[in-house]
Amino acid sequence: MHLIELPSVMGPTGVGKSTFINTAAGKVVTPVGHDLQSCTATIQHAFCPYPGNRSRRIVFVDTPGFDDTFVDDSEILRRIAVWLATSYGNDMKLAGVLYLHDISQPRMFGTSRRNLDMFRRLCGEDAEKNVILVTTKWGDIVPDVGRRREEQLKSSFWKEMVEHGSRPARFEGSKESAWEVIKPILANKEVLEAIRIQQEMVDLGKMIPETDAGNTLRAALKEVAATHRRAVEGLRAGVGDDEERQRLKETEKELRELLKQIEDLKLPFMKRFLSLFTGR
Ligand SMILES: Nc1nc2c(ncn2[C@@H]2O[C@H](COP(=O)(O)OP(=O)(O)OP(=O)(O)O)[C@@H](O)[C@H]2O)c(=O)[nH]1
Ligand SMILES: [Mg+2]
Repeated sequence: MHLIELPSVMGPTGVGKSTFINTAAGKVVTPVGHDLQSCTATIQHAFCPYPGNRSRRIVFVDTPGFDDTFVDDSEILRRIAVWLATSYGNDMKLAGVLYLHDISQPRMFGTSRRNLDMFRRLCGEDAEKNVILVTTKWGDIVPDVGRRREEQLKSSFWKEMVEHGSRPARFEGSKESAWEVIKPILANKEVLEAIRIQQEMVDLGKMIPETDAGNTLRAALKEVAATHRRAVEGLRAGVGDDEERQRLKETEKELRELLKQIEDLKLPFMKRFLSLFTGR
């Protein structure tokens, strides 16, 4: 039996994860988005022949990114966590993880930072040696500008990861470039044992709210909810015109959704109660 190699592709929405996988596969195996809305909402996996070696089976795992609306973040985390835990529980090991970053973006916006933070929480420090930090959309910028940004990333946001063994790579749009990017992962003799969220959920029996990623997301959602609450209070205090009333309604709706997500990320009462006795 051949080992199935599972490189998992992660990163913010719209960064080009599905495009990368389709390019590597040489055909459309996972849908690509054409507007600002996130496209890959569920985890997709795509079988792909290994160029020049029919005996190797590779399955790319396409994951949804966390976006800047926070609307479905707890659901996205749940889908990623459940998929990773189930595959690990079924003895499918990840070959490595690709984290994609759009180099045409002038700055690390909130979404990029948050995605990177969530990614690191999901992955854990020990697995960072099996991470490839892939920059995309090089065709959209002047190469010199891209190179400068890449250096900045390596000396700031990616610094620790690079120190832990993560490897930066450029995806330049072609099939050859895609395979060049994943080569180090496929050259690894040993597959990645497990990333942090898999260990937490499968080996330690934790629930999503107890994981590092779950805790981080809950904290981020709480901060956004606090900002929304202040905005709602401000809007309620003013004698609003129609436009303001509309904005109030929308902000209240968003706040309700955020609070629901925070609730979803709380540990059920019984589990909290039992943990007082078991220490877990
Ligand atoms: N110019 C340029 N556009 C790209 C590149 N890669 C992807 N795109 C475009 O960026 C948009 C988003 O690409 P996707 O591959 O759907 O991105 P994704 O990361 O899978 O997005 P989600 O599924 O929403 O998380 C599409 O319109 C792509 O055509 C690239 O290298 N250069
Ligand atoms: Mg996608």
